[in-house]
Amino acid sequence: MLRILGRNTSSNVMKVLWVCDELGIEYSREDVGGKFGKNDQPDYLGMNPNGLVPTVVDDGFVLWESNVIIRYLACKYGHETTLWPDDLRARADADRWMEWLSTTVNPPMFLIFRNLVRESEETRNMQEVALGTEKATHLWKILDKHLVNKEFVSGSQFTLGDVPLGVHARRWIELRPEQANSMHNLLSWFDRLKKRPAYHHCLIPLQ
Ligand SMILES: N[C@@H](CCC(=O)N[C@@H](CS)C(=O)NCC(=O)O)C(=O)O
Repeated sequence: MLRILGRNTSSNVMKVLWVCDELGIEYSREDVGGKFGKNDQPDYLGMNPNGLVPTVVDDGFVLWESNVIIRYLACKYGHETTLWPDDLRARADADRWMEWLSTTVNPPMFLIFRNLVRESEETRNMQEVALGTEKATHLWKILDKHLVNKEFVSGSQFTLGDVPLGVHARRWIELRPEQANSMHNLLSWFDRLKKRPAYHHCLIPLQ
């Protein structure tokens, strides 16, 4: 059975749980990281020298980097699904949105999330929240415009491109509703994601 190491409050762990649920993969999950610790221990560092979560073990094969993990799972178990298209261009299109989220959207979203959810009122830095909000507004507007007349980020089919963006769009809509509420295409797309049972199984309340 697939072994997932990582707390389910982590956005990067949520991506993996969501994809496992979409694909009906049986797994066990162990709480590692955050308040649970263990990711600084030699046995964990032996598997993932970054000391970050998630790490997965698939029949003895150890893998880290959440985007790589979900591509691996979709390639191995998702042939009958639309998650990772066989067509090279369709696959690259989905992949682009995964990379855009990690390299471009994640940094400003992290400023918002860390300060509003993880910090206390005393330690919260609202200047960072304002900076993150300004940058993220510009980026989510790009996605909102892209989603005109599209059901999912790559067109009519749900792919891996929707998963990391979906995890972070939830944070955007819940934490910055004033900015998100005018992004109608983004909200309609997000409503479609919320109809998927896997979304509800894996995206626990923000904490
Ligand atoms: N690029 C890595 C980033 C992993 C990462 O930053 N994980 C965070 C949680 S989202 C982490 O391990 N933080 C330390 C902790 O949870 O103790 C991936 O996508 O897997």
